Amino acid sequence: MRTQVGIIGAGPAGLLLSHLLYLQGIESVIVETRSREEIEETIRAGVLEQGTVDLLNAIGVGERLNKEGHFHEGFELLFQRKRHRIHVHELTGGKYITVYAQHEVLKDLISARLQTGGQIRFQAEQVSLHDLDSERPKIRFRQGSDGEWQDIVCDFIAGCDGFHGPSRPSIPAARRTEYQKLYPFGWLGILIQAPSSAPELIYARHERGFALVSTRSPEIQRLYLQVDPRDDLANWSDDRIWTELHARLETDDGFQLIEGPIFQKNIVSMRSFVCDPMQYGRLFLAGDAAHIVPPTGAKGLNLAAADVQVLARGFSLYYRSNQRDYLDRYSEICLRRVWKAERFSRFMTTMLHRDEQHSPFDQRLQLAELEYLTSSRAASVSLAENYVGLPLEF
Ligand code: RFL
Ligand code: PHB
Repeated sequence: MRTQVGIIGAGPAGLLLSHLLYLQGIESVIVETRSREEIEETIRAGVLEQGTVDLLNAIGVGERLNKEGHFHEGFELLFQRKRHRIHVHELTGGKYITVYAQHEVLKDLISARLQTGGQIRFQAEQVSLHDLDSERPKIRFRQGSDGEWQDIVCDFIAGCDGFHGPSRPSIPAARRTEYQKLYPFGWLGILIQAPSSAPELIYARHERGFALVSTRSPEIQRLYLQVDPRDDLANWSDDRIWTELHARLETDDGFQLIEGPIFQKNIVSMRSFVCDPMQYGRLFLAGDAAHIVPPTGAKGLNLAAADVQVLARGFSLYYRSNQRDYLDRYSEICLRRVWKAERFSRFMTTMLHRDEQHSPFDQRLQLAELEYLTSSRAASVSLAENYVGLPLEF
């Protein structure tokens, strides 16, 4: 089989890229290990930057998002029993924070791609990359363990296969530098059936640890609790989760957390990670395959969307006007923005989490940071513009 751009991974990065290429008349095939059902059921991100929403609308997949998404004008920081609103809309000249689940975005993208004749090879096994530094790189895989081996010969390969996929390790170790920071924090995430407790997201810093109140729909809420990343879900009964959430979200201003049946629980660990460069030969990495941020800044999916816009532009210039120089600068263009999101995500994470290593001095600094952010307009503008997404520099 032959295609122009072989894409590994049908996550936000891979699906968006395939759609952007389709709109430019560039052919692609996506190879994905999971089934469509599994992809459409995995609970992950919730917050979309204005730029990501604009992109989804521009490529014609924003219809359900506009009906079912939640558009918030701000969010709240809760510390020392008080909530402080960051009025993002006003501070950023009219931008919104959109809450619309990642798996809903994926459903919309998969359906749009299949409707337009896009090829997605779900449940591919033993996917590997070959001849990356040649003119004709290849993706090899089989469908089913006794299926025939298949090769897709491509002009380029886009590695959109997340942090654990085979693309990044296919770059010779000597040709990439990996920057990494691990955190002693994990998030226990729950989905509950209940009306929302607050009209906007609440990020809470508490001596007992971080908590986050988010939403999915008027009937389903998403809540997170900082836990030890090595902790076992079996240690977290529903009662214990509610006790902790109530303690961390207690305020003097009458906020009431509404409880409801918990129907999903999971624990995720967090890291900061960057691979530099994000390209090698004819392989280009995008999204989590190239970089990871801790979820406190709500940036991961949004960074993936930004990468593939740059990449699609590079492919378009290559095929339309035989210009390779933009594609050659792909990594350099993306990494400038990636590092700023890494900075912001780390800043939010260290400001809001309880750290066993922290001295009383560090704890007072956390509070001073929060007080400054919520009392200085200059600081609030900086927080808001980062949260809603820095401009995409092409
Ligand atoms: P994904 O989503 O991991 O997709 C990669 C795809 O590649 C497939 N794959 C393979 N395919 C073929 N062959 C192989 N060998 C393969 N190995 C893997 C996988 O099956 C998968 O389908 O990466 P992508 O596209 O780069 O997208 C990144 C985002 O998913 C991620 O950054 C976000 O979920 C991060 N994130 C958030 N981002 C936001 O922008 N806003 C948020 O509010 C937000 N909240 C979150 C988050 C991530 C979280 N977790 C679970 C880590 C909240 C949480 C709790
Ligand atoms: C979510 O709703 O899943 C969510 C919201 C904000 C974050 C991370 C995740 O920072």
